[in-house]
Amino acid sequence: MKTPTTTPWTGLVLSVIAALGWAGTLAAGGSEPPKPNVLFIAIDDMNDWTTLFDKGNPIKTPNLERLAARGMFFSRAYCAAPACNPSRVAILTGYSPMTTACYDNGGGDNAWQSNPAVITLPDYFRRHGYGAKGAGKIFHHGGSMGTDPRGTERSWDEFQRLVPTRAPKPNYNGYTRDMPGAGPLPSTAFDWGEHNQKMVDEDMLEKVSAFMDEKWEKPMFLAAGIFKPHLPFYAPPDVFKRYPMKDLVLPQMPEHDLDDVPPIAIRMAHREHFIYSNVTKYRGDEPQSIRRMVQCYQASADYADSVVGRLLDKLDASGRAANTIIVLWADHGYHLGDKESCVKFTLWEKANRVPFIIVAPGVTQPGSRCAAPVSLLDIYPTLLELAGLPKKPDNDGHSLVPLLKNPQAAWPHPAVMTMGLGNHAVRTPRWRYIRYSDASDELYDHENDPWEWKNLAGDPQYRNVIQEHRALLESYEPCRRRLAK
Ligand SMILES: [Ca+2]
Repeated sequence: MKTPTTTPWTGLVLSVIAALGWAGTLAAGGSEPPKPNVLFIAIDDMNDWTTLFDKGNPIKTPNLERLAARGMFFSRAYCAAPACNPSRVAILTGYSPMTTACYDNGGGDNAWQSNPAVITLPDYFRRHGYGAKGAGKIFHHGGSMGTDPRGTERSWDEFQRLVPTRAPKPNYNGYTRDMPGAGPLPSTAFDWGEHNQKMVDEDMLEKVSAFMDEKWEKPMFLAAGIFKPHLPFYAPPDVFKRYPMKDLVLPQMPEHDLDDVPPIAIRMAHREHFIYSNVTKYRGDEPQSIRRMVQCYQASADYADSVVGRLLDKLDASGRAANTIIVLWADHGYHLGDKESCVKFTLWEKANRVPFIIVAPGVTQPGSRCAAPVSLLDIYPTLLELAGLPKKPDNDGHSLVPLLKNPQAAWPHPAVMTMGLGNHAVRTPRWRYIRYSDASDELYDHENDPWEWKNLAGDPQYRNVIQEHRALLESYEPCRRRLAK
């Protein structure tokens, strides 16, 4: 602890802090700066087809751009796993799927059972003098670390769980519910359209706003989990005015796109395939059509963006923004008919590239952009360093602080994605290399093929590129440890 000092600054700093309502704790003597708060914003299933990534993209995300203008946008950020539960478990434990053995949406509780020493990210903050509160979808629901009581008790001082979907009344559409092959689905599991009731993200906003209105005795880790645009693709009617059917753009879907990929890749693409196979039977604007489904995804993602905007408005009104680190991420991307898929669960770019923004007062430059491939696994160690908490040496990710200070800084860590045991993708600035558990592989050149239509893995011209990327995967520490077990 530093020796108490009194300077003319001390009084001034204290009165500024009091005037702004900052909640950080001051060390004895008042010489330590207040600890920053953390606003941790999660979005569910939002891909990269937004104006955040490219002004020419169809999904309008002015609020993500507004947030990016305050700090750093990572234009090549990837989930650890393209499914809700393993992606979130990786972010919240700081461990890769190879470490937790949490690879998919089922069986998430295993992450606690097989890793009793897990300290979740919010809990780590709690153990170091923070409060931790939140609402909405942070952990995955349904058979996951989040619904296991340990997920709540061992993470939060207070957490508002919410039911993911409230059906619009009087009739939800249930377009896919009755589709051939859909099986017995919950009533609103696969649906899209205008939602004329209060959406559940409004409840999340109310709860998080109420937390912001409280007087905080300690610095706070505050989590806001947005449910949209995850299925059902709902949005309030007004949002649809920005997505008229006459202007609708679909992803390109070249025929035979999957002819050059291995069988495991096709199996991943065809998971929950009844959606793709049914919506593509309708090529017009029928409510069950792929065009309508894509429109509704766009509107739902736009709505999620507006929720982010309202969170930022509330943070600004609270007077805490100048001392709050903001991190925003989506758990994974999404296919919208491209690659014969209308879900995630693949190791291709669209299912893995996500919006990822960090605003760190005093560290990030406003409007900065970093193109280094990074992983959401890096969130845990990054937040610890930004908040001045002790490092957690067993984190599988790496602190992004060097990139936050200088987006051109050397970044030797590959971004690795995993879908199921032994299936991995690695992303470098130009290439995506995928290697499946049966040693089959794919290589894509993102300078020339952003939608990954041509698998180059069989082309001898790229032998060196493939060797280099295979070596990256083999040297990736969580993979090596998994193999050593
Ligand atoms: Ca998700």
